[in-house]
Amino acid sequence: MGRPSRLPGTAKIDQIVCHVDADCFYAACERLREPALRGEPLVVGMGYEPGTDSGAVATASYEARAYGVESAQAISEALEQLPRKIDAASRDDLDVAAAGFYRPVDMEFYESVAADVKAVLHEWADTVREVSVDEAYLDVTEQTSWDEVEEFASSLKAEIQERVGIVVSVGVAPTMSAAKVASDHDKPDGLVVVPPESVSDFLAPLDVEAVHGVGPVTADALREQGIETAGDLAAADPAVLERSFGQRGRRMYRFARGEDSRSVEPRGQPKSFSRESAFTEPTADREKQRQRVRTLASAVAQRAARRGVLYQTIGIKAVTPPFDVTTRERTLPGPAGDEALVERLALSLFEEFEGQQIRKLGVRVANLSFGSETQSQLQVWANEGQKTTSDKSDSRNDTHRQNECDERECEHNHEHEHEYERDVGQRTLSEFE
Ligand code: DCP
Ligand code: MG
Repeated sequence: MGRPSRLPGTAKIDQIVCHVDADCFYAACERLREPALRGEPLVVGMGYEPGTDSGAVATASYEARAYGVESAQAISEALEQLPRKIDAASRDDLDVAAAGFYRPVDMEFYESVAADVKAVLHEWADTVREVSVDEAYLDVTEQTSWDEVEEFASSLKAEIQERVGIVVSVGVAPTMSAAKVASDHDKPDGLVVVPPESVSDFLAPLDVEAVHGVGPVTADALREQGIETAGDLAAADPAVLERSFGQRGRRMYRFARGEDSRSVEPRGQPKSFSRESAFTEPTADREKQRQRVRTLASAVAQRAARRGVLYQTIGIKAVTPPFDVTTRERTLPGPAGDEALVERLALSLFEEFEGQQIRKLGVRVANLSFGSETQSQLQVWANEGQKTTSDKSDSRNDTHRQNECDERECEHNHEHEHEYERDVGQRTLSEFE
C-alpha cells in the first residue's frame, strides 16, 4: 500500500478529501421508520409537547424549511410558520395543506442510523474522520483520482441511499475546510467537486458565513468591518483579524484563502464530552442562565452515559460579549457517572458568573474512563458526589481567558455538541477549549 509519508500535521500533496453530510438528518431518520412522512414538511425538535414552551427545532425537512422553519428556532416560532397538521385539521382558520408534522428527538435511533452510514464510509475509504452524528471527512486519495472522483462520490451517495435509505451531500476538495464548504454548497442531494486549481475561485464569491469556522455572530462582526464575502476575508489584513478574533481570526483567513494544512486523521477516543449553547441575545437573566446550565449538564451527562463513559473532571465555559471565554473546572478524586452531580457542580462553578451578561454557556466532562469501570465504582462516586467536590481534592482552575473558538469540529478529540448561535439542538461541533 504505502501512502506517501509526510510530516505530521501537514496535508498530503494532492490530498483528495470528501466531506459527507446527511441532508436534514434527524428528519431523514424519522422518514425511515415512518415512510408516510416522505415529501411532507417535518419538524424534529424537543420540548414542544403541550405545557412546555422552551422547546427548539433540532432540524426541519427541506419542505418545512420552505415555510421558514430552521434548526435552533423556538418551537413556538416554528409553529407560527408551520402549524401542526393535527391542529390545522380541526380549525377553520388553518390550512391543512400548509401545515406539517412534528416529531420528538430520538437520539438513540439516529445514532444507530449514523452507525450504518459510517459503516459504508469505512468501506469506501481507509481514513475516515467522523466529526458529528451526520458528517465525516474521508481521505480518498488512494481510492480515486481527480478525474474520477465525481463518479466515485456519486456511487458513494447511491450506496448510502440504497443500503441505509438516507440522502447525503458530498463535497470534494483538496482540503478539509474547502470540502466542508463544498458539501454545503448544493444541499440537499448535493455533489460538488472543487479541484485544486479552482479552490480560490470557488470560495471567493461565497458569503463570508459559508467559510468553515465562521458562525452567524462572527459573520455579523466581520460584516461590520466591511467583510462580506470569502474573497473579502481572503484579502483582509490577518493582523487586524487576529486583533478582533484571536487565533481564530488567522484561521478563518487561511480557510477563506483555501489554505488548510490539516490531513484527515481518524478520531481516537474522545478526551472530553461537551455541549454549548448560545442565547439569541446575550442575557443577564439568572434563571435563564441557570436553566441553560442545567439543560447542558444533563445533556452532557446523558451522552457520556449512553457511551458508558465515566468522567472525573467537570467544567463550565462562559462566553461574555464580545467573545471572551472563561472556563472553570473541578476534578473529583475518582471517576463518576451521575447526571445530578454534573448539574450540581456545573451550577456551583457557574455561580460567580450569574447575573453577568452571558452570550454562550458550555458544560464539559473530561478525564474520561472507558468501558472497564464497574457499576459499583460508578455508584460509589455518584453517591459520594457531594463529598468529592469539597476539601483539598477540589482543584479549581484559574480563570483563563481566550478568544472564543467556534470551529465547527473538534481538533483534539474533544467530542463536542454545539447549539449554534441560537438555541437548543444536538450535534457535534466546535472545540470547548
Ligand atoms: N442539530 C440540532 N440542533 C442544531 C443543528 C443541528 O439538534 N442547531 C441536529 C439535527 C440535525 C443534525 O444535528 O439533523 C445534523 O445537523 P446538520 O447541521 O447537518 O443539519 P441537518 O442534517 O438537519 O440538515 P442539512 O441538510 O442542512 O445538513
Ligand atoms: Mg446534515
